[in-house]
Amino acid sequence: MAAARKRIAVLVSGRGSNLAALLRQDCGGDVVVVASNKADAGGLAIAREAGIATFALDARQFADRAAFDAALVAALNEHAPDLVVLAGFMRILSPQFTMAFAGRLINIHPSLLPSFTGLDTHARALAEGVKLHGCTVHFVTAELDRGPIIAQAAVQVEDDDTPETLAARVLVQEHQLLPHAVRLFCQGRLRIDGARVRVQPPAAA
Ligand code: NHR
Ligand code: GAR
Repeated sequence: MAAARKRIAVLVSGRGSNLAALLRQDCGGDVVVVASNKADAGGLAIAREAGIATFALDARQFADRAAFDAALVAALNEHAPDLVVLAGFMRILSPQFTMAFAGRLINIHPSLLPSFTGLDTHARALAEGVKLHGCTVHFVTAELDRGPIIAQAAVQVEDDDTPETLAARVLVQEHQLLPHAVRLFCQGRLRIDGARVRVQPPAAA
């Protein structure tokens, strides 16, 4: 009997183009809930349009980061996700959160990690004069942007690039890379081996 499709929760803070890419392509699982720390996040509207459950938690209504994260874990678990995907989610998550979803929490980051962890990656890449830039999908751990790398995609940096033109070229790659990484997870092909992720061959047809 075929295995049940994986249940995917997606966390967004902004426009949600990576969420839209996940919904547009067969990512191997079903997005069952989209959540945000911003009630006006475009990603929530995309989810509602697609008939997907949504919720938003306002950090200002919680005493501290730990309380926000505990509420977020509880609200997500009501949807029994097999995988939680950060897709433009802009809040650093506490160890309590990353431990709650250890091994099934991934993020799409707009740089070739470990270069340019954190924010404002495209301007920083230009400032450093790198010739290759890109995006990374990695498992999320307590250490910010340093979890085991699942997949990466690179773009050439052009002499006339601005942060905006570079971001736009990287985003095209993100929209292919994230669904690819989610498919590998849903197919059970990812094995975390220390700091590395080994991708198993596809199951025999
Ligand atoms: N949490 C953990 N523990 N580990 C990671 O690897 C995480 C994470 C939460 C989010 C996404 C990451 C990115 O891809 C991500 C990875 C937000 C910040 C940040 O500084 C940094 C990295 C990322 C997301 N956030 C500020 C904060 O104080 C707020 C910034 C803002 O609101 O604009 O949370 O880039
Ligand atoms: C994407 O470029 C993603 O890599 C980046 O924000 C954008 C979200 O776009 N993520 C981060 O910076 C996370 N800290 P989207 O909302 O259209 O998917």
